[in-house]
Amino acid sequence: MPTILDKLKSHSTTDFLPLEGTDYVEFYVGNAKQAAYFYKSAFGFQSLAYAGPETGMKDMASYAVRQNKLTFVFTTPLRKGNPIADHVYKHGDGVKVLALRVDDARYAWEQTTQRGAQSFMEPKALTDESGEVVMSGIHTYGDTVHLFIERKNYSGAFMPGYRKWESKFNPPDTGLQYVDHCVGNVGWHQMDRWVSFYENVLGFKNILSFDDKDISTEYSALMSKVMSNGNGFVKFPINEPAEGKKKSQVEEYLEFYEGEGCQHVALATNNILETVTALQDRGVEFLKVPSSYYDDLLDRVGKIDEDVEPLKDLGILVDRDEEGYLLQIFTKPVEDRPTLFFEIIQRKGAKSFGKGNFKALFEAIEREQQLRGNL
Ligand code: TYF
Ligand code: FE
Repeated sequence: MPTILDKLKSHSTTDFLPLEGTDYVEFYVGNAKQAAYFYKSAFGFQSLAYAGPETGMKDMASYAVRQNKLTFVFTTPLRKGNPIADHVYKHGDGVKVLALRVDDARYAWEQTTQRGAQSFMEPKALTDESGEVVMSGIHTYGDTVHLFIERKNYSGAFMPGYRKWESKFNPPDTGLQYVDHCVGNVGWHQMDRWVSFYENVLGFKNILSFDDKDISTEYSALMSKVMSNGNGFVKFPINEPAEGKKKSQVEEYLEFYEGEGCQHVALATNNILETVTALQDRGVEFLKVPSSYYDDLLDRVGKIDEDVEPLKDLGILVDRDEEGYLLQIFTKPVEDRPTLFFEIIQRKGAKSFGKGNFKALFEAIEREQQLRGNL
């Protein structure tokens, strides 16, 4: 059986669209000023850049925040009757843009649209005194889009159109480093359509699959396929609901998001114990698994560097694969609709996604669904 690493190695030679990683994640929200404050205070992001009426944007305001290699942008409409307002009205707060860093945004757009992508933004060059950013974009599932960002000739804080945002409120970071993966929830029987999209349009490969037998015996039914680009820097698992004994968590998402969209963004840390301690101290709420999860933990995953007690106190989950192990934990949804949540993940060699935790995790999600009356 080839390991995930073997699959990535054989894949990278045929990659027609080299991606340098996630450039930023942009959220359309009801109140960007307060969202930015929340991600600064609770998640430890720093102020980076601002765009709005003061910088020549008449109908919207955007706040960019950064933590290590992670950049989030919060954008809000200033009046009704524009696509941002419509997006927020329909979906609530959610991910609009998964922006990918490329060497050549015109080439990325030409390649992907020729291969069948629907254009969201034709290539355009934005310039200011710090240089040039070229961007282009294509549609993906639901109302979500990918932007291709070329910034090799740019030295400004974030992007032309933004001004540097200096703030007196600078809470310390929480050790979050970069986007590990972003998961999309798609409609009934739509997973393979989106798998083909990522294969054909972006040159991704399916590196892992979870079917309903893996994950739908007693708990929330879903199927999932993990898509990766050639160098493994960009990974997009795609979930679809499956028929089960209870309503799928993916179905609950689709109902409340009013369609397909980004379900979770996984944020990498080099020290999950410190990161999750800091996040919990600042009010970020996590899903809890029963303490019995930890009774046979070391029998399941073997020797790990961490003590079990602090993992148990924080509710951190552990799983092992052929290449190593990983530690992960999931927040509760970060808005009132049961839609987007975050995963905090530390990889110690493992390239997989925590299949050994699915049962405990999905049962924890189900308990929350039950409390919401959606099960
Ligand atoms: O990204 C993943 O595949 C893991 C597991 O609703 C997962 O984080 C999959 C589906 C889901 C929650 C977590
Ligand atoms: Fe995940």
